Amino acid sequence: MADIKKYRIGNPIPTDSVVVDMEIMTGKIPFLTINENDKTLSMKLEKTDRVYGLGETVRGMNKRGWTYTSNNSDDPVHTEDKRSLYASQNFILITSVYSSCSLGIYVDTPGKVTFDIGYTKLDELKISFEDLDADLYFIEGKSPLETVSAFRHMIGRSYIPPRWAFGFGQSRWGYKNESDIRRVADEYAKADIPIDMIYMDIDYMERFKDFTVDEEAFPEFPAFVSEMRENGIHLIPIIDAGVKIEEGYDVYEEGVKGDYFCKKENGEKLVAAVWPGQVHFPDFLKDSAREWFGNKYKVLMDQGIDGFWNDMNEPAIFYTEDHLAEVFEKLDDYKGKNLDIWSFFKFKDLVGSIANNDEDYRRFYHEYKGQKIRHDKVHNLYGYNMTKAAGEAFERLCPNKRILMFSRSSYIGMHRYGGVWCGDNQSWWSHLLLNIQQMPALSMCGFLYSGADIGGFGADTTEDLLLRWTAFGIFTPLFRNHSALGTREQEMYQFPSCDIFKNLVELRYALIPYLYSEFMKAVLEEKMLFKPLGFEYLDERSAEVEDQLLLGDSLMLAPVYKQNASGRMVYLPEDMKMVRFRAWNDYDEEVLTQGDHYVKAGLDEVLVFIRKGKVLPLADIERSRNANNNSNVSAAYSGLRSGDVSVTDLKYICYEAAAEDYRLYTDDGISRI
Ligand code: MIG
Repeated sequence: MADIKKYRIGNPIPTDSVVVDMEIMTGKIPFLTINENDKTLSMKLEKTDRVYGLGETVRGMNKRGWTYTSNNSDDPVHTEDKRSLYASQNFILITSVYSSCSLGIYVDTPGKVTFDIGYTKLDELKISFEDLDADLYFIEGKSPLETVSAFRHMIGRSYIPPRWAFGFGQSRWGYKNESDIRRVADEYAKADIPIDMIYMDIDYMERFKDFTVDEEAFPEFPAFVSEMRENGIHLIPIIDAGVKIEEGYDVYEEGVKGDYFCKKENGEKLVAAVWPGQVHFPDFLKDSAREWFGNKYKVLMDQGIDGFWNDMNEPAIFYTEDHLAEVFEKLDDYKGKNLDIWSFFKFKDLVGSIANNDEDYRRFYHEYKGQKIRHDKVHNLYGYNMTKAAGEAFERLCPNKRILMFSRSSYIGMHRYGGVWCGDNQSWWSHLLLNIQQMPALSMCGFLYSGADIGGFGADTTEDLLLRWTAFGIFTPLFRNHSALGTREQEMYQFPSCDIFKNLVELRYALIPYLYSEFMKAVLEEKMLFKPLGFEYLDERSAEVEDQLLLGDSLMLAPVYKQNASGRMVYLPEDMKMVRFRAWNDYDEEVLTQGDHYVKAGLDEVLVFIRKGKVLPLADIERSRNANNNSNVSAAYSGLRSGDVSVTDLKYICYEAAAEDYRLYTDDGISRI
């Protein structure tokens, strides 16, 4: 059993991320040296130490060699020079093949915190704070997995979605009305590609107003929702953080009346602007506001909706009324002048820094646990508490049924209420690799129901990128193709390789018994779902593999993430059985020995490596399709749905093991547990 110690420095604002009561140790903090003057904690890193964690961030699995700042940001360009993305998951794990201890450090503080992991000095970890207030948890385990399990136990059980959320979902920013959505359903039906979800981005709303549905675009929304449900498709609407300021709009009026919106120092409500135009931000940190906002999801649930995604909850700010006024005033200084180059740059910065401006995050306050707290001090808790509002409401409103929920912004603790998607990635090959590298880090922090926009959100995708990305995406719990307005349309049916996509998605459905079992075991037994190789194989060579990963108990994955590659190098830490799938029922098996191999993988193939003594169960798609177990999909849409996937009569691919060695987890997939 890992040993956990809790220390407190300063007077931290609670985050409710840890659910286990722990005594606060007194005396000198172990491992780290405190420097009160520059508000830092530091520690020496041995040459062979590897540092994992931080959840959804840029760069590789081993985080050494860069500086990461937890400061939830709406930044759609996830290049390796960035320091902050949408999430703050302040858990790191320091481990080495030469030490018998894997040290986990959880820095629980709701404000900005920076992890300099061998950036300033190659052999130093330095954690710096704006305010030196934090709860620090030190978790010493004998292996990385032991440490992570102890951490996961401390932060409570991960969110469990309905089983249908393991199906495939199609999304795109720009589906505007019933016929756009029907077309997606029709095209997937025509292509005979399984699908369980179609996502509704902001355009379904009436002028981007939360909990409204545009009546012209969806004249009979409940009937449309049930038509789709009868065809086995769940519609999943987006919810944004900001509430449009508009007389007569009930959500706005209730928010004003109930005093649920964030206010400035002088007591006036903050006026910011996001998609709806001017908005107020609900104070999700305030209990009454959280309860109120959570109850609003019922408006859509009453119309048949059973899943949501929460967006813009860093919160993203296009501008605030106050900052914009300041900018306009300052612009006068530049007007009519002959700008020299330095004043031109100043002018450019002035205008270019209007969105997500740091100053704006210091302009408003929360009522949190009975205290008035400036937003920047608790910035990283905002999206967490929006999703908590939803999660708590679902439990109240719908005590017997699971509801799908995932969020863009997050903090540890939010993993109990929903999953995450990795925000606005780009249709870049490097972002397929990033997706691969983020999955284990998310697993460490309890975000098990997660995934990235497959094919890439921003920029134009290519057919081969989408194929390769889908070939990896079939393994992530959240399996969603999503793209931005104005980019190349990337639904699978847009491409000549439609048949390959069909094979890939069918393979995903055949994998559901395995994926769901491993997911549920990871939740209930506080284990990682995705692991770096070095967490299971404690040798240096395995530890340095950054582009392969373990999925559950049986599998290693080695996705192809380079364009024009007909295969790739794979390192096998032990002998494994390679299965080369062309379809769920068309594959070859080959045992490969420990060591390096060049393996071929065509655009129509998926490689899976079964570990020694392990088993991969596979559903029989043909039989599932014929049995049509529990779906009442009408003839027009006779596609396969996750609910059809039979968990009896499985096929088992074994490597030095027998079918009975596999521990299948099953439940009804919908009741809360
Ligand atoms: O400012 O709702 O990350 O998935 O399509 C962009 C439109 C707002 C950002 C989300 C993205 C979504 C988009 N949203």
